[in-house]
Amino acid sequence: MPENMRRREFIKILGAGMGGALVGTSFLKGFTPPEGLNASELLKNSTIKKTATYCEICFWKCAGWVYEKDGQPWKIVGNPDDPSSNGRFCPRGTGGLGAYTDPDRLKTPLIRTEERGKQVFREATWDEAFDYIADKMKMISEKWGPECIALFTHGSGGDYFKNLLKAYGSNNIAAPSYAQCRGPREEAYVLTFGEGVDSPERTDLLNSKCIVLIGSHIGENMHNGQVQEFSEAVANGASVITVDPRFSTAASKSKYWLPIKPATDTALLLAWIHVIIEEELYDKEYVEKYTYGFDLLKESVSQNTPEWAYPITTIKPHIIRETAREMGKHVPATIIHPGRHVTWYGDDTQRVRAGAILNALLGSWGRRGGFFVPAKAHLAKYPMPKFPDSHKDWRQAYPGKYPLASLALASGICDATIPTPERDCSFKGWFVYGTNLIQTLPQPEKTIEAIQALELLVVIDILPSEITGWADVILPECTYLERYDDVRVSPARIPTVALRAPAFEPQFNTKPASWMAKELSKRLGLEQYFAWETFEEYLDYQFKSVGTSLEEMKQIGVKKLESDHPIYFLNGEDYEFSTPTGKIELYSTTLAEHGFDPVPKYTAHPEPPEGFYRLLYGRAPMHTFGRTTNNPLLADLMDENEVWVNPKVANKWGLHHQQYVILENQDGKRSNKIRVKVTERIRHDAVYMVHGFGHTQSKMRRSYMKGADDTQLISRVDLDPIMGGTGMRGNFVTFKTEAV
Ligand SMILES: Nc1nc2c(c(=O)[nH]1)N[C@H]1C(S)=C(S)[C@@H](COP(=O)(O)OP(=O)(O)OC[C@H]3O[C@@H](n4cnc5c(=O)[nH]c(N)nc54)[C@H](O)[C@@H]3O)O[C@H]1N2
Ligand SMILES: Nc1nc2c(c(=O)[nH]1)N[C@H]1C(S)=C(S)[C@@H](COP(=O)(O)OP(=O)(O)OC[C@H]3O[C@@H](n4cnc5c(=O)[nH]c(N)nc54)[C@H](O)[C@@H]3O)O[C@H]1N2
Ligand code: SF4
Ligand SMILES: [Mo]
Repeated sequence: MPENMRRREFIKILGAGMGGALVGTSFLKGFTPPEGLNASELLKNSTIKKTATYCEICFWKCAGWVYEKDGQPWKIVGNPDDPSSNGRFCPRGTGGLGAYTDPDRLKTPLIRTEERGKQVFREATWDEAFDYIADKMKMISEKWGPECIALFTHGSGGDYFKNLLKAYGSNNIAAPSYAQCRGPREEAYVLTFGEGVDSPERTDLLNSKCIVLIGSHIGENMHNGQVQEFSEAVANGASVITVDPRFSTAASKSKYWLPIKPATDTALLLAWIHVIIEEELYDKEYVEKYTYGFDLLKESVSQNTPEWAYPITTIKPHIIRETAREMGKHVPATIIHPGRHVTWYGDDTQRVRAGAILNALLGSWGRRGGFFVPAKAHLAKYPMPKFPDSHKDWRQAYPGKYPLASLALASGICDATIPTPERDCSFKGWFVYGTNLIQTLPQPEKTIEAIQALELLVVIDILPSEITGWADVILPECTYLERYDDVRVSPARIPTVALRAPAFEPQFNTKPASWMAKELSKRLGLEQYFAWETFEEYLDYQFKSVGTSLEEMKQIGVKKLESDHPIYFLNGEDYEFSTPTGKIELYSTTLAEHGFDPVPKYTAHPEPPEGFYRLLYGRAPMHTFGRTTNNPLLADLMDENEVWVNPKVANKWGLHHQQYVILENQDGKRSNKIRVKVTERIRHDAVYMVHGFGHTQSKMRRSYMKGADDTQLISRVDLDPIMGGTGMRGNFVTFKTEAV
């Protein structure tokens, strides 16, 4: 496929997702030469500086170059040597300069002076802020133990605080990107294949001939390399089967769109497994050689016919058969995409496992067009002492529950912070790095109740997001454009290392998280865990261990390394999977041992009551959650969200396109006002909105009260008994028009 053709398809998918908004760098008014001007003329007398970075606007971490012209920030572009970006940034990454120029940024450390939540702070020096924190940490440690301090984290700089906390004696480190995002997926794949899917995903979309998307809304979910590969597969004629109650951008590129009744995907997946077994569409040799429990699986799905699934899913039996045959036709280059945000209905590990089982039957794990075997650079760790043993962890608050959670649950730590007579170690201190817990954890009242019980809340952020309003101490981080961070070692087909170096001096009185953690370590007697003199020396040490140096990385940004293994299984290769049987477990011995269904079964979920609609949510291509909705460049592209309503429903309620409504859920929780988008693209039993809007923090002036926040309507949570994920799509809303 010629490069320009691929690029056109990529832009088409971008464009479809963005409702025709401009893409590329041209929307960066003020940073790009205006249309019609000869760029080389314009630059003749300019000084240009370029600095290597990797993007922090989302967690795909694309590597790129930041340009400065005549001492002014100019543009950010992708690094062509980077397999995550292939030289192109997505609209959000291109708009990353807006994070730097945002006038609402945090500017100096702040210490709270009135009761928590009132948002009255005084400006403080860094020394004052660190002394305050260190004193409180010591007090908590003496009274309750160091384990009563937890860290919530999302993003590069969280790693330094992880080290600090582990050195202090607490392993209670949680990320909402586990129990509110991809936790069930990782556990389902570990149970089935002995390994997780990881990020960036090990999906070989580039070479797929048939791609099945269960919800995954690629194109709106704008993970760069993935969208590029999807575009290329589409351009190469791959069949796409999209299962989504909404006609997504991906659905518009699909051979089949299955507008499934929400919450019934497991039934469809089981029916597909049934057909694939019944019609012998599976990869027999692969199943024979690598899998365990085929007969048990076959027996378990014997009743799950397409006719059984039809009334549950509303997908007609002949469509279920036809799509199953389409998958079978392309074996093993068929992939059931594992999804990413999979915490939907509480039985998520089982649903994702049903997809994993299909992948196993189709022979796609370890095969071209399925899942490749990723490689990762192995850097030497900068020397530091062993961490002390940590004696208590979050699990003690949940005896016997969520046995297969391999990471701490953010929601679990939050709940365990609310004091109850039964718990001896409620958490007393939180560090919150780069995660806006008020908008990110469901049931925001609970989050606030937990916060009110804390002795110490430290928030490290770049913006005055909602969570900072509750902090005792706010530590203002400089943006990723103003700092070094750890070496990027993303898993991929070929291992790479990438550098993030500061393109600009930190503005105001902001600092990198690496510096903050090191300074705090000195006050806690833990400086041996941050033994580097300068961050440059720390990076150089690691780069040298893989045959490069900081000096070279500044010139090239990304370095490709040699891989030590092929990316697909070799023909007939013996392979030992890291499962108890050493095989791909169609029947999970681990789930059986813990008393869970060893083969997924369909469980029905509550339906919306009369006059209510299931609340679905997702992404917009120009925003990352709520972290970019205040970004001046990206807010220009989309400054509020809309609620998608089917015309039949709009008719019933007398709603017209673009009118404002308030949504109220089954528990009487209300949203901010939100515009109605009347569209056939959503089913009649659900509504849809993009997450990340409806900020309630007035200090984020551009995004304050613009659109609505789905989180405020997520008061019901369906917990995954296997690993504690919080299913968030069991909430139903109705319209309130009189209150707008
Ligand atoms: N209702 C609802 N809840 C959800 C989701 C949903 O769709 N709907 N999605 C879930 C998913 S999939 C995920 S992964 C999580 C993600 O949710 P979070 O973990 O909260 O991640 P973000 O929203 O990206 O975090 C945003 C915070 O990071 C700050 N920030 C940005 N850059 C930096 C930086 O360089 N340094 C520091 N210190 N801070 C920075 C921002 O200002 C903001 O306060 O949310 C989950 N929760
Ligand atoms: N632009 C942009 N891209 C992002 C992000 C971002 O913030 N902005 N965040 C990144 C992160 S951390 C994550 S986790 C991913 C999330 O992106 P995905 O993993 O793709 O998220 P999903 O929850 O699958 O996506 C929502 C889709 O599921 C559909 N859906 C809702 N309910 C059901 C159902 O019951 N069944 C089915 N089959 N479909 C349903 C919705 O209509 C919607 O199209 O996106 C990543 N990419
Ligand atoms: S996908 Fe976009 S926002 Fe995410 S890291 Fe890459 S360029 Fe940045
Ligand atoms: Mo996520």
